[in-house]
Amino acid sequence: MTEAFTSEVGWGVLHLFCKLRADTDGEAVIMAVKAAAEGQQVVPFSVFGHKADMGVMAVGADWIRLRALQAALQAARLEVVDSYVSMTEVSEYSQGMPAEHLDARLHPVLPPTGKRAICFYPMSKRRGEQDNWYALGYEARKALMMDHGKSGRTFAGRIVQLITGSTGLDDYEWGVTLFGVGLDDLKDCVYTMRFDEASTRYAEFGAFYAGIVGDIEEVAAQVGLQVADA
Ligand code: 76R
Repeated sequence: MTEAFTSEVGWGVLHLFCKLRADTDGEAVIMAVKAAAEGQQVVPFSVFGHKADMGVMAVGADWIRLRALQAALQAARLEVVDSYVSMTEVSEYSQGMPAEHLDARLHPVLPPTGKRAICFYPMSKRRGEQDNWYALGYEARKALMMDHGKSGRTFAGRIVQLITGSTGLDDYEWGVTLFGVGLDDLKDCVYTMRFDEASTRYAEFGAFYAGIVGDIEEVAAQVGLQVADA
């Protein structure tokens, strides 16, 4: 066994977006996800549209195990067509919030029950000539994020959001993973937040993925993974 590779604060988060190939071994995919789900959290989901067939969001303390999941899916001949590397974190604007709230950000329990719709997209805060988030003082940024939190809380019960930090780890600064009761909840939430000044003026987004969360057998059936009859 390779020695674990952990971070002092926060868990690793690996989103893998995969396409099926003609020779993908469905059973090996299922086994890879089940093996990874021992001791870390793995959320499989089917993906709509041409960008990918299925996705896996894996969250855990040991980066070696996250990487091993990627290797096992590739060994099962799934093609990883996109990915995102980030970490759980407590926002610098959340300091002073109750300890349980902060711990839920660092150590989330996934997937949230009753929320089968998922979307993922990466985002950064703009560093333009006019609107540069990083040139604002802390108090100004905090006020904008408090407004953002207020509009976000109107989606309590419909949306669970997980914002994971990726500055220096991937192309954008955060990964945004939203779980919703339905896809309409995700759409409403993201649309509403476009009007938060923090997003209107300062947000930049990457590619969006949307799908349905399920256990790996359900997802395998939805995306048409070939599993030999038992
Ligand atoms: O931790 C907290 O819940 C406190 C309030 C809060 C913070 C600090 C909060 C609440 N967010 C915070 C930080 Mn958020 N969030 C996004 C997006 O699509 C867009 O326009 C932006 C993508 C959505 C949809 C969303 C939803 N949030 C952040 C940060 C980090 C900023 C930093 O640290 O600099 C980003 C990038 C970001 C982006 N946010 C909420 C939501 C929702 C629904 C809430 C309320 C959640 C709840 O109370 O459970």
